[in-house]
Amino acid sequence: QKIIYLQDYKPSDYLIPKTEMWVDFTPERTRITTDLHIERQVGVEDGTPLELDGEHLELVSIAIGDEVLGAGQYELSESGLKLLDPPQSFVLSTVVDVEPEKNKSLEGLYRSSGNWCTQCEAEGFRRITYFLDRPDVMSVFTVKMVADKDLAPVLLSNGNPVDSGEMSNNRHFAEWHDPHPKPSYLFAMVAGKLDKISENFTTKSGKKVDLNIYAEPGKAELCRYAMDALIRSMKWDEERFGCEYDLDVFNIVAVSDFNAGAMENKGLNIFNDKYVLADPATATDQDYALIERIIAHEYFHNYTGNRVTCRDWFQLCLKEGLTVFRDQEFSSDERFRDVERIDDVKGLRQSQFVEDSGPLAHPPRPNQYEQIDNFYTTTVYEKGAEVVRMLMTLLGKETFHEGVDLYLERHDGEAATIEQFIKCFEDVSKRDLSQFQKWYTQAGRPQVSYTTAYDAESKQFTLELKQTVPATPGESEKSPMVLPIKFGLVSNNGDDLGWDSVEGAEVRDDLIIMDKEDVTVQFHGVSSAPVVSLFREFSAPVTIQTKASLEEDLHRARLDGDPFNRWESLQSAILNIVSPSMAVDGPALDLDLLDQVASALSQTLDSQDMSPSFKALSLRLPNYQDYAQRVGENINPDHIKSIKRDVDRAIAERLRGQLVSLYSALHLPDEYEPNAEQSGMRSLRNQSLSLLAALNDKQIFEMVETHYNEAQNMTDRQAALAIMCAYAPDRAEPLLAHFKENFAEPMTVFDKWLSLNASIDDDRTIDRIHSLMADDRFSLETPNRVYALFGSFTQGNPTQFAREDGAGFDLIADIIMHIDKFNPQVAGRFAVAFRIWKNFESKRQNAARTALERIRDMENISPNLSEMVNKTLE
Ligand code: HT7
Ligand code: ZN
Repeated sequence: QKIIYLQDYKPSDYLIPKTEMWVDFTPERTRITTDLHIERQVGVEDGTPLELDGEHLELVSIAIGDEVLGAGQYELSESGLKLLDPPQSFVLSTVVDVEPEKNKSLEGLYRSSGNWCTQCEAEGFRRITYFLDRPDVMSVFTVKMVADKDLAPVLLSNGNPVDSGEMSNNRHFAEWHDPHPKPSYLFAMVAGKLDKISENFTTKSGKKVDLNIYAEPGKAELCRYAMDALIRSMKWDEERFGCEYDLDVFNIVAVSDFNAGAMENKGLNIFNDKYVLADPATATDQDYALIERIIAHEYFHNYTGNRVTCRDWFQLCLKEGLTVFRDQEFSSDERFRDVERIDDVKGLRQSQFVEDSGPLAHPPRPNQYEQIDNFYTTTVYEKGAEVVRMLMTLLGKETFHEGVDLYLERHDGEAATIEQFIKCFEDVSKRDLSQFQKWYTQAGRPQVSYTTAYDAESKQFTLELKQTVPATPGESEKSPMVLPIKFGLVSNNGDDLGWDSVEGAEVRDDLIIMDKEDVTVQFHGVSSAPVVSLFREFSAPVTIQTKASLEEDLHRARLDGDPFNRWESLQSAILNIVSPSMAVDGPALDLDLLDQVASALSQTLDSQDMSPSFKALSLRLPNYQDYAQRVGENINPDHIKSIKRDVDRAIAERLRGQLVSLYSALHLPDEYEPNAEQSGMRSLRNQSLSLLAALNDKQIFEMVETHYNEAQNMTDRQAALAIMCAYAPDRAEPLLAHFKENFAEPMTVFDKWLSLNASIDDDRTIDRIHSLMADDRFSLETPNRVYALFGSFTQGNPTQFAREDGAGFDLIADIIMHIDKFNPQVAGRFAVAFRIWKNFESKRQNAARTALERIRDMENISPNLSEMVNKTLE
């Protein structure tokens, strides 16, 4: 396969400042007529050919101006169209036919529930017409769409509506004009039968914007929460980042067939409907929070991504990392900041840390790829966001915002690079950020160790810090990173101690800036021996290798002024106690040590200062992945799972009374609201019940059944089912049947039912999955079904996915190979499930390797899947 290198980037020889399209939708095919106004760049030689991208297109005609082109003037191939000797400035007219009905890849133009829609990022526009399909070629688009009035009463594209009207033969048209030059990946069209809800928003400068959310017929009322989230996002972006919406309308369309979560097309966001549709009977608190976040994320792209886009796909995290950071900040401002931060870090550790430690490790700004679709990774998104967060920590909030303002102003309407982004922060802060930039270009995560010493006589506290960055595939030599370390010196009573002077590193208030491999920081005038609290708020994405003593962990868990480290220390206390027993031949678990953890946890649960959501998070004891990451290699999932059960049970035994009264005493208002306060309370009740279920006690299971039967919303109902599936599969079966019968009519709920079934860990799991696939409503062609069933299996059922007999790996390999034939993006994404294969003990490793090799050797494997599997096997 062809590898694309960052260093080979070259600006395009030709630009397309203006694009006009006429799109004629009929059930059999869609005919697309395009006029490209093309200019050769100054300095490019006469006779330089122009290579337009184009795939799966049937060329009907081609002309330059009035002259129809003949053979000899252009060459056609599977990947595009080459004009051999184009003039300096000209209009190229093409007519192509495409067949959306047959397009199951969900890239380009396709049909979802009969409606036409598009997905162009990253390289889908080339399936719609011939174009320079690269992000640094920006064009002003005008699109005229024509369709049958009954088949497609709604016709939408980017920008503002400029004209519409009736035509003969029951046909009608709509014309859209987007005044903002944009790359082709932001192009979108939707044509079909859709209902909508509408609101309007007045921007800070007084401009009125029409807001519409469209959904399949009958589903529009389920878009109310998404609309509310959109309005809050628009307001927040004005207040926090000064970004004001820049078109007359903003449309969102929810479709049921979509490879990813959503797409930020200019003025016409297209969403996977599971991130739009919600009501209390069908959506959980978590669904609501995700909807809020994804609506915000796509909206925020209007500036970070659309107004300033990426020069090339290597710069993907320029828009994605920054926009994830922005959506995280939005959620933190709208909900509980501490809890959001903990949740985000849990997510980062569970996905990005795993990616970083395995065969698919890469920097947030990679320098080579085969298929860009495979680089929409957690490293680009979530680690990219952490890097932006570190910039804010390093420079301070005010200077950081000056830097973002400068970036949005300096590069407005441009396609930018990471270097240009960093330069804006250098300019406003007058700081050299060249070493900081390594966060973008170096893969892997620093491992930090530390020692402390306190001299009572001299009142001197010494902190020695060391960082190493482990080798990652293709990168053996690593240099030290800049680490912004937020910290505190926690005294006996929990207050932070001060100091008179400090030397050895740059220390600003509660921030140490570590930019070398080793640093010794000396604090003078520290009045008593502190317990050091490092990386408060998780101020840098590192792993701390030093194992704190149980006393230190518990001190921080009880008293640290930073909620993140309070939470972290309790988790770390448990993992430290358990880790010697996690090796298969390790010593038996010393359950008595958990007494002290249980008492610290109990104190948190009793505390008046902590919110219910924070308490709920504390009750989520380390999960399978947390344990597996500690073990690192030679993993036997059954062993890990049994240790986890012992730990959960031991803590539940010690807290039984308190958990029962928490569950019973918490009363929620009658009316369901998906806000942070209420969802925190529900979460605390459900977590209490979940931990109690670890007792494996009939009485508790009866409580869970009652919880299910009395549930007034999907959050509680699903929580009860999840607990039963995890702890008592036999008792779960009748509940699951009841759930399917009574609640699973909407596909979003059917998907929950699939996921719950696939999470059950017993000998019948694989057979169960086969029978779920035979359900009339299941289809491998619909990504949401696939993610629900197999995502839950690979992520949420590690013991069955990694069965010793290899049946779990085989099942997933079969599914991937099947899907690859029509949807390589989804197949490539699913191959990620195998990235942990080398961490297993040898039997499971062999089974996984066999499954991977079977995929690698399949006939006609797609380039997407081939890249993923080969890298995973390397
Ligand atoms: N920027 C969007 C990415 C996306 C995507 C990428 C590859 C294949 C299909 C896709 N659909 C959407 C979404 C986002 O990050 O906001
Ligand atoms: Zn994004």
